[in-house]
Formats: sequence, C-alpha cells, structure tokens
Amino acid sequence: MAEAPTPPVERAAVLEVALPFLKAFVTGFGATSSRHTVLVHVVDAEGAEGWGEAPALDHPYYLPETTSTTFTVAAEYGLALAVGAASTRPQDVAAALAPIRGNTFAKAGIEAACWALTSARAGQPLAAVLGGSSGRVPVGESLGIASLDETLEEVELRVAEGFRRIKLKIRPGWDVEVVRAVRERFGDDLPLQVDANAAYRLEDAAALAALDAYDLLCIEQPLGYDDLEGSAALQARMRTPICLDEAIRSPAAARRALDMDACRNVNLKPGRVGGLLASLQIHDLCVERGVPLWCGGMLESGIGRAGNLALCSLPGFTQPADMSPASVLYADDLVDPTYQVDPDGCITVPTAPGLGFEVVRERITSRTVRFAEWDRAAGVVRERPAAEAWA
Ligand code: OSB
Ligand code: MG
Repeated sequence: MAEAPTPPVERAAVLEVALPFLKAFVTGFGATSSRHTVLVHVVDAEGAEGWGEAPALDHPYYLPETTSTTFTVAAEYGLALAVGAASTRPQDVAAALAPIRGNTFAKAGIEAACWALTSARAGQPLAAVLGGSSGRVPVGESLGIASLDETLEEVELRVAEGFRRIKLKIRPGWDVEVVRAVRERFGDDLPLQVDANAAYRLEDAAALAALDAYDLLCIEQPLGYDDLEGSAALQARMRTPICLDEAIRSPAAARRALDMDACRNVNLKPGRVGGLLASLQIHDLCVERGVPLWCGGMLESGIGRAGNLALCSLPGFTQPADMSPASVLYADDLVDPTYQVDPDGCITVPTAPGLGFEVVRERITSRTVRFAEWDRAAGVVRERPAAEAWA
C-alpha cells in the first residue's frame, strides 16, 4: 500500500543561537568558552512543525565544521535541497541532502527537524518512530579538564547524584595521575573511561598503555581525528578498548574502523555522522558485530538532546550516554521543563510526539544572532537581520 503523501513545507528557517556556558569546557583540543548552536525549524502546510539542532562547536578544533560553516551550509544549500525533497519524511530529506559532502552537522540538523515533524504528524513518540523501546536511558557525565581537587570534588558530586559512569578528559601530561587518583578515591567498581580528543600520537603508546592497569571501559579517540590506521596499531598494543568519536563520521567509516580493529567500542553522535538515519545504520552494525555502543554528546541544548535521548531507546545502546543535564552546562535550556537525571542515573525518554519537549520560543528569539528563512513565494533562502527573525 502506498503511503499517504505528506503536505509540502510551508516555512523553514536556520538560526544561530547564543547558548552561554556556566563555565568553559576544557579538553585535549583546548578550551571551549563560547557556545553558539545552530537550530533548524520546519513547518508544513498543515501546521505540523519540527525543531532540530546542528551542534557543531564554535571553533574547528574538534572537527573541521564550525557553528559558522554549519549555519552557512544549512542556510545556503541544505534548506533549498530539503524543501525540494519528495516529502518531509526523513528518508526523503536525507536523500535530498546527500549531494552535500561532509558538513554532517548541517545535514543532521535539517534531518532532525523533519524527524520531529514526522513524529508530531504521526502522533507517536520520536523514540517509537526510530524503533526504540526503552523508556529510561542511563547516563554518565563528561568532565572537562580541571585541577585534581576540582575533579575529585565533581566526581564525588556526580556519583552522589546517581550518574552511571564518569568520563575524564585527558591530554599528554594529564592522564595516569588523574585516573589513579579517581580510582584510589572511588574504588574499582566505579564505571570509568577517558577521552583524549585526539591529543596523542602513536609515539605516546607507552604512556597510553599505562592506562591498561585501571580497568577503564574505554579510551576515547586517543590519536588523530581521522587516523584509523594509527588507532588500529595502538589497539593492537593495548588491552583497554579504544573508542572512536571524531574518526567515525559516516556509517562507512564505522564499518571500516571495525573491520580494521581500529576500535572495540563506539561513541555515536547523530550530528557527527550526518543524522539519525545514519545513526540507525551504525546502531545496526554495532549490534550485528556485538560492539559496545553509546551515545555521545555535543553539549547540545535540549533540542538536540531530545533526538539523542530518543535514539538511546534502541537496544544496541549498551553503555551510558554522555548527557550532562542542561543545568550543569547552561543558565537555562531552550526547552522547558528540561530533561533531568533521576537519582538512579537515568533520564526518562519523553513520550509526547514531536521533540517531546516544549520549546521556549522567546528564549530562542532573544538569543538569535543569525537568521535565514526560506521565502516560499520567491523560492529562495534569504538571510535577514536577527532582530527581524519571525517578523
Ligand atoms: O569529545 O565527546 C566529546 C563535547 C563537545 C565536543 C566533543 C565532546 C564533548 C563531550 C561532552 O565530551 C559530552 C556532553 O555533551 O555531555
Ligand atoms: Mg569524545
């Protein structure tokens, strides 16, 4: 039976929104002190709407894409391709966006808005639309680099709050010492892992292999952001599973990494791999290969976290997600009420159709610094002064 046609897009916009941090996030690629994120809003001719987030970072030190390049590609190319798609269904929109090379965050943000719209139209939770069934998602915290005292204090707080595991950011000269201190203070049962954000070289293998003594769940992205060969060489010399983050930017890269034994654990971020559809493919691959999988984070607002949470309800997510609550990162969230971590370290997957959270339009409007809108009559996308957004 043919599916009923979906109504065409009536309005579509790309926004750059300032989302000030409570404190800078320090990692192996440096300090991230400013955070602007990109949002996508789509409304169809029957009034169904969807919001999506394209959470690249402000700078090109994590991956090549930045907030600014993501806004530009989404506004100048993505939006026009998306409104020209056969329908607003994510599969059709992803196919329409496929000619865009790289720029995974821009494509994922547009696709995410269409997933939320599709969920709203279907009257079904986004998690169910994605094929997920779990209602609660175990989460961990990712701690930025700080002093030893600050680190121990924060681990103590998060463990008391119920977080299911701790991830420490490391870099050369700040690795074994902090891991040893956390293990000594909190014991061997604390689920613990580290993330190097590509700060090491293969010549550092001895320092990294010293981490094998601490029973870590994984060591995330120790080597170059696109270095699968180096990662395979390092994995052959380490017992600790290597997890890849930066180096997996597509389903094809995930398959290559697993085929090469470049990693034995996978961090999946929808924005980094080009969207939820690509995420589902990587999920299925990890299930097929029996590889531990978990959902990473990009310090998203609740709009982006909503998609991550829905994705985490799929059965292949076997380890806790990176999902520090918005209250830890920002003065306030763009959704209200925001998601929260319960005392058992889980977040409840929303059941309301669409994003599953209420978007606070005034907060978005007041923080919008760039705005581009599809002009339906003219058939073009136009950037307009942020002050005139939604006017
Ligand atoms: O490497 O996982 C990472 C945030 C921004 C960019 C890269 C990373 C991170 C995190 C934060 O670790 C996790 C979160 O969003 O809670
Ligand atoms: Mg990482």
